[in-house]
Amino acid sequence: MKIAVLGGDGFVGWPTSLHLSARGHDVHIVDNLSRRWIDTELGVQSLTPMDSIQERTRIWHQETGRRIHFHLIDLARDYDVLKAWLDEHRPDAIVHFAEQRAAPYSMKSDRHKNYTVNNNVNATHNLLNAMTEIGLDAHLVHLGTMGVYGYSSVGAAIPEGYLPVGVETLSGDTASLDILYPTNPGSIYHMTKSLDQLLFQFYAKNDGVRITDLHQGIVWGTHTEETKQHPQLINRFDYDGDYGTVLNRFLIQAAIGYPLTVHGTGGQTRAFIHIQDSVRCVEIALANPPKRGDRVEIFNQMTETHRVRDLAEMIARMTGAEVAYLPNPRKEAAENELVVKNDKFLALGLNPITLEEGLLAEVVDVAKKFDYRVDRSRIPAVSAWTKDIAPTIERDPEGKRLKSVG
Ligand code: NAD
Ligand code: USQ
Repeated sequence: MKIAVLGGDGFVGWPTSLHLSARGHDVHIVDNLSRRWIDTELGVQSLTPMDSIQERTRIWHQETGRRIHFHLIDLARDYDVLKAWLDEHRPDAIVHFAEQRAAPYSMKSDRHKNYTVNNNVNATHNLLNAMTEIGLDAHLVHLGTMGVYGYSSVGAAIPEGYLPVGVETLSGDTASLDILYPTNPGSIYHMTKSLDQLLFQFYAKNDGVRITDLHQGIVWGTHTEETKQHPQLINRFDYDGDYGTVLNRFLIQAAIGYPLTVHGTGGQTRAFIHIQDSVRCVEIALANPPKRGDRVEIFNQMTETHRVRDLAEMIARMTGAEVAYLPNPRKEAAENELVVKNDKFLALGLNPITLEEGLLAEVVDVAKKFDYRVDRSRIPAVSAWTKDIAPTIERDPEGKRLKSVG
């Protein structure tokens, strides 16, 4: 297949592009490199040294003989360029990763809120609009998030997108219907993913666009089979307080002797998936497109759930790291249960990688190898969800004396 990977220079997009190329697909990365600019804005860099996208694709060609093409396009702002590109290339499938994906970045200031909404909602809408306008019947696979469901403990498993409900009719009968599981986003970023869902519902219904929305959990790990093939194919690894995600942060913190930064009591339960499974799930979704006229296909793309403090304690036992219980910069439930259905991917052959010491240790080893690149002052998460939370967050530039509230 000819596959456009939108956002293919990012943490999940790059290994996905390699994985699909290795399986014989003709891969075209479309990216505006905004993630690299955000590193510059924040004054941080990936733990792992990443080459330019052009250099990465050159190395891939050198190592495998396969070409991955790169196109510099801003989905949110270059509508006409995007439409013309899609019309010229007419991909069979499109994988859409191209959004601002950090919840803390989206909550940093009013400007960051605007940027995240404008970027994400316009990117998704421009894409759907352009596909419809040029009559492109490509299968669109979008990376959504588990966070659209929210984290209230309802005592029932979260279904894969749709919730069957019974509604009492005027005649007193019960009508059954499937509704989108009610969204309850916890950040501006997660809210944009909830808005994406409505755009998908509309374009599937009105224009017959074939769409798969993958509600993904927190991705951890760094290497995949393909990124390991050459040092210059290495994946990016975010550790800073805005873009670093919890498990990868704990692993790098353990590697450099920084206390593990648990927010609040660490009672938050979240869904997780290893990067190798993430790319495999995208491959499975691409192989199982919905038919034209079908409703949006929704998968829960996660393999296990864990409580934040359990992860911290497990890594502390494994590495001898200290655990610091810190004031929580986010407005979120202090404790929640989370049970998620993921039967669809299992039925289609996903054999989940779960947390095991070998893979956790692999990340610690990567972090130790590149520890000279870590700026400890960028580790604390200082982006506060509301103004009244901000003053309680203490920032220690050396990262040595973190205030404990546990
Ligand atoms: P990332 O920030 O590393 O990559 C996103 C890529 O999209 C970047 O290369 C960026 O430059 C590009 N991009 C952003 N806006 C763009 C635009 N307007 N035009 C063109 N390119 C644009 O993020 P990631 O971690 O690889 O996540 C990829 C997707 O998966 C995101 O949509 C995210 O919401 C979703 N997701 C990620 C995780 C995770 O833990 N990383 C978990 C669940 C879902
Ligand atoms: N947390 C800590 N300590 C830290 C970092 C985070 O305790 O140092 C806590 C947070 O307060 C939160 C939980 O860990 O309760 C998860 O935070 P996170 O930053 O790992 O994940 P999140 O903000 O939810 O976002 C990430 C990705 C996002 C994706 C989402 C999937 O950045 O793109 O959509 O995971 S999910 O969480 O399933 O919605």
